[in-house]
Amino acid sequence: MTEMLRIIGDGREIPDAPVPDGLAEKDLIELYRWLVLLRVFDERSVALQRQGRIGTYALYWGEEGTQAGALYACEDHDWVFPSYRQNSIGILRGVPASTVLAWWRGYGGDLGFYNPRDHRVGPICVSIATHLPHAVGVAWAAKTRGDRAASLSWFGDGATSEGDFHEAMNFAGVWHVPTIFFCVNNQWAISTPYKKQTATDTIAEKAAAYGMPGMRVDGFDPIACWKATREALDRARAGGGPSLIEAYCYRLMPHGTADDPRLYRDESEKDRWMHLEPVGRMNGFLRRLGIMNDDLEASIRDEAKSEIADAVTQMEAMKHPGQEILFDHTYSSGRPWNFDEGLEELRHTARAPEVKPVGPQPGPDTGDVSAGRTDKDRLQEG
Ligand SMILES: Cc1ncc(C[n+]2csc(CCOP(=O)(O)OP(=O)(O)O)c2C)c(N)n1
Ligand SMILES: [Mg+2]
Repeated sequence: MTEMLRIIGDGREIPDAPVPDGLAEKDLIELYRWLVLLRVFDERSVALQRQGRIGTYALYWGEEGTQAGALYACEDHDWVFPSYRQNSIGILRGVPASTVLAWWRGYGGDLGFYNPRDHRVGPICVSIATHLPHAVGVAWAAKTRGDRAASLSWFGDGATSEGDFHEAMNFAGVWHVPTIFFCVNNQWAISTPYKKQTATDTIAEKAAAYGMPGMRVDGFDPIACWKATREALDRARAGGGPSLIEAYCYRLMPHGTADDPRLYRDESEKDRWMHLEPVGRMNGFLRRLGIMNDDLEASIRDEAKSEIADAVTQMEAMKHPGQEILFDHTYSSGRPWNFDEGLEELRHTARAPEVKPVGPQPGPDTGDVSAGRTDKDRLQEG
């Protein structure tokens, strides 16, 4: 089995390894800052969803290291392609957090979400693995132009069962494309466990079939994620082609806010993994190195909280862009005639959906609560 790279110990039996070359003290603090910003965004988003202020939300609590660690290894001109699980990765590249929150609210934002070219961050991809060929294509184009940029795509263990994964891996292998396939193996694809997803012991070993190196890292260790990604990027830029990285971890939370994992897995399994979660673990590592203390920890958290609080205010001040936005940003050269027709039809037919109340429905506001009749009452009345 491919060996698993780990730098940060577990604070119990597994010892720390030395800080890898290329990460100075300021980098370690900055990486921690990124982890905390992602964590605060995620926790705040779950609360907003519970309050009905955004729609469904795919939380990533525990997977921050796979995101921040890998991104920190990239150069600014490298393209990254997130799935829904890395939905807020763009905020580490200058995408306003309010724009990402607005996306979860179902709003396009004032400009119709962000332009991927501005930040070299692909659109948040909900359809499993369809962004992998895009990531390969962008890196192949860069290589063809003689540009230094590489690309990186994040996806899950479940995505490795999709045709797009195999097509993207194969193309990248054949054409030595400078791209990194970063698989977050959290061992669950909604209710499908790893054992039912694939017959290989690891995801990393799949790389051999496409003629590229496969690496396996502790996905709860942000520094191991950084190191593997940096090595893969160095290799890619030197003409060595693509790599597959498997970040092995565990999905500590439900698949999303509409999911209840108690229905399909033993939730006590989480207890074996919880102490490895990356924010606390990185904090412990920095303290053992003597570069983290309570004051610094509090100021980083407060700063992140205030940034996300501002983003919530901005998001809630945005106007609903209207249904007509459906026809924007599809073609760069304006709207074709059939889009004009469709838009006209929408203007004539669309109206706000009628909201039908459910449950007890009081009559005119007389203050007489007994006037309320439930569906059950109505059924009984025939
Ligand atoms: C093409 C496609 N098929 C099915 C789905 C429904 N779906 C949403 S998430 C998911 C599971 C993905 O699991 P995994 O790749 O392990 O990623 P994780 O959610 O664990 O991050 C599925 C099947 C989808 N979004 N797109
Ligand atoms: Mg998964």
